[in-house]
Amino acid sequence: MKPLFLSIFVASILVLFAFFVTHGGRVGSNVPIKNVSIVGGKQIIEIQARGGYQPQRSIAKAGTSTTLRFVTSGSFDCSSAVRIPSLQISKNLPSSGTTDIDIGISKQGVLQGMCAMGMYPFEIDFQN
Ligand SMILES: [Cu+2]
Repeated sequence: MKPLFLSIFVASILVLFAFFVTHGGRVGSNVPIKNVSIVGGKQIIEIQARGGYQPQRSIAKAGTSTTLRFVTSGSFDCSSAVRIPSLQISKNLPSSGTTDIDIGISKQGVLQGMCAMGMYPFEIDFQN
């Protein structure tokens, strides 16, 4: 292998690696993620919290007993402090783990949430 080709190859790998590290592996974040499931009549909405919330917008069912499941994994930024003002929810998540927040029967409309400082938003659109 020619040295120039080799160094370009190594540089590309490093750039890709840096991209994955800085984006937390969230490549292709515009692709809708299936994060809503119904287990035993209960709706579970799973949201990853790390450097923001993923997916940032979820579509779920209104009128259903609902649990928000926040998943953290090495989350040391302020997305580990979740707020949902309209439900008076304010919760500190562990840096790694799963935290379920029961919100009762979901009301139709868009539920807005954010980190403690308000810089990372997320929303859940509850539809009939
Ligand atoms: Cu914040």
